[in-house]
Amino acid sequence: AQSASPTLASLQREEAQRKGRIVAVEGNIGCGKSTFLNYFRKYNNVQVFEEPVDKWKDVMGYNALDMLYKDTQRWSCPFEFLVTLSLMENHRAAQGQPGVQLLERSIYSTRHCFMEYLRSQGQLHSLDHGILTDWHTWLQQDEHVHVDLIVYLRATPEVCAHRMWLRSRAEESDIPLEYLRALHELHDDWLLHRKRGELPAPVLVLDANKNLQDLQRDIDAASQDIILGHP
Ligand code: DGT
Repeated sequence: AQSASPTLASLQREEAQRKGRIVAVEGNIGCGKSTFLNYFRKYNNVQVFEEPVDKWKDVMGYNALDMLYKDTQRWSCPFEFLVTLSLMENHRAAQGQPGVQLLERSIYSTRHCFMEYLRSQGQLHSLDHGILTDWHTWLQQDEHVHVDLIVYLRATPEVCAHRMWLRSRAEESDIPLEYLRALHELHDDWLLHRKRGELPAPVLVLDANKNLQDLQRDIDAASQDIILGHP
């Protein structure tokens, strides 16, 4: 008897396994990136690279995240360098691995959302912003920051604020809604309205306002895109 011929999907899966595929998960603070990443841990060909927030709470004995929120003007520049280094470590570790590599954020949102916000508020000096931007331009020429897909978990600032309140990270207790509103606009400008120049990869937008059960249906429907890519 003739063996069944491989389907297009199985061939794509094999190709993705062989070459590796890097997916960056982006979205506002509190939008549900960690929940999304956890959902994919069940797949044995998926590796998750989290943003090391806990590491930022103990940098040589200093809680850099807390210092950032307590005195943003003073600490925004070193904090952006710290985040950039952490995320570069994730980018580099993910490259060249077989299977699917899910990155929590990327150096692209550091640049286009956080650095931009801090500069617009006068909390990052234009010289600091300029030097950081030059670093980012240089880093982006590096083959290690390649991304195949960006998943944008899009939730309203109000929903993000509620989820932040539920998890209540001590350092974030004084974050105003205006900050989440501004970050939301910056993510939209970057990923939806494409105001920040060419995007590093195609964008898949998921409605992250939905409760987990409904979002899971959308994630399941999008899993082929996330894991295999667009045919
Ligand atoms: P999730 O799972 O969607 O709730 O995501 P979070 O809140 O665990 O992760 P994220 O990346 O949105 O933020 C973690 C904390 O670190 C939050 O207080 C914002 C801050 N943060 C992350 N990246 C940057 C950055 O590049 N610059 C600045 N200033 N803050 C950042």
